[in-house]
Amino acid sequence: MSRADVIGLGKSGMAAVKALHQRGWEVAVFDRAETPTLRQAGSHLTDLGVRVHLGVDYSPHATADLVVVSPGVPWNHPGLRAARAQGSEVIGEVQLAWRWLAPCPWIAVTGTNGKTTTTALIGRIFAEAGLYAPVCGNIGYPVSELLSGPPPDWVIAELSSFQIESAAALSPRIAVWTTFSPDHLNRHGTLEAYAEIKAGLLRRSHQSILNGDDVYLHEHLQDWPDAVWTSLHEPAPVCVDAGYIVIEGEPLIEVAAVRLPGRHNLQNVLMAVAATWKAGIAPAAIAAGVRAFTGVPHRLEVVAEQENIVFINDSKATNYDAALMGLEATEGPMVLICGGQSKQGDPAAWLRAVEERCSSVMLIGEAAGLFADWLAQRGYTSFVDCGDIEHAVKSAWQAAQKAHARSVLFSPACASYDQFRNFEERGDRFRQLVHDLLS
Ligand code: UMA
Repeated sequence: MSRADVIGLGKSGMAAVKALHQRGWEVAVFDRAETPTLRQAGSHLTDLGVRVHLGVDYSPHATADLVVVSPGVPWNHPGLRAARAQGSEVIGEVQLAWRWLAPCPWIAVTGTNGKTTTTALIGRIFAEAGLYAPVCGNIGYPVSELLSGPPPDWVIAELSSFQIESAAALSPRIAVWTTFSPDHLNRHGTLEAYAEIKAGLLRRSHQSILNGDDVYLHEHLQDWPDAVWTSLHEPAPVCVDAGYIVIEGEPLIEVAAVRLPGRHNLQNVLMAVAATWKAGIAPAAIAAGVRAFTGVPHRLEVVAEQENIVFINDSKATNYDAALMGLEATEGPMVLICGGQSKQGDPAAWLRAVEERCSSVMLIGEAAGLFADWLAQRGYTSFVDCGDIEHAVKSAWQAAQKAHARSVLFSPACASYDQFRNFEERGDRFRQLVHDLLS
């Protein structure tokens, strides 16, 4: 019997363990943490005959044929280096899925921002065309989960740089690169290394789609002569012209039919149109999918409206660029709630937009002091350090009423890990607090 070690018992690790166990592998799973949730997940696996090691940072005890790594585990983890040295094959969870799902065509969507919305819209369009094409990957549903169900017609995967780095064999039918700006530099070291990971996925794909409105990608268009590119401003294969989304000169649908706010979302729509067009989906189904799509949770999600003030959950904005897009797409004047675990990157454009568009700012989490200093240096003083989201929601509501603001926007520009398990838990908490406040 073949032996596999799986590292990390989050969503990806759990899906990988299930897939391997179902295929007759002898599986051991390791997680450096030991929490009640992990213990519960572990005891279920122990009953199935899986060996579970919690509170253990991975180092190979015996030689495993295969080591499967969750995306959050650094690819240069010492335990992985030791496993490679012992001759084990080391792969990420997405590549495990690729082993069995390679016969299906894949659309892989990567990029710093815009991945989730683009992926979800592609999925919506495939559903409109009557195909079984589940959306998976970084969007929150591990690709390996598909190994427990019927084979899909297409796999529509949102892939982070963590997932691509550990899936060197993955060669999608279509790869989409949405945007590029500094993110995850703690893990990848340099901007060049981060870009190279994403470029590698596109090189291995049969058809690339690029967002020509992204500054970095626009500068690099000549590197991708066979790519289909999209633009809101220039005559591209998929572009906007005279109020219509146009594919190679043929009008598809009027821009006014798009139900998502902001120009960045229109860019996401163009990329989804390009990807589904190249996948051979009929224009009528593409247009129907675009018309029906209202967005994804935690991404400029309208959660409530009272006294003419709209509460918007943009918890997925975990970096300055994403948060800038949130600010640009939201109707002002607004009260902004931001903060959390600060990220590297250039905050200048985001700070400028905060200053211009926000009547006041409620700060939360570890980054509150840093953001307060940055704002004060610019002469902006309408901020309050609220500590946590509970206080921030209450204060934001009072400030919005006083200032006759149009919106309360929760767009953190930070990771969530200082106070939450992930951005979903953070956004769910915001939504709940708003509903409690207004009920
Ligand atoms: N762990 C170890 N050793 C380590 C590191 C982590 O044992 O060295 C353990 C942790 O204790 C934890 C487990 O690994 O119990 C978590 O694994 P994980 O961080 O890979 O999380 P998953 O639950 O498997 O979720 C992952 C993605 N998480 C990350 O990339 C950090 C999810 O993306 C993705 O939705 C999910 O797989 C399904 O594909 C989230 C994310 O934050 C949304 N992504 C980043 C982003 O969007 O910026 C890249």
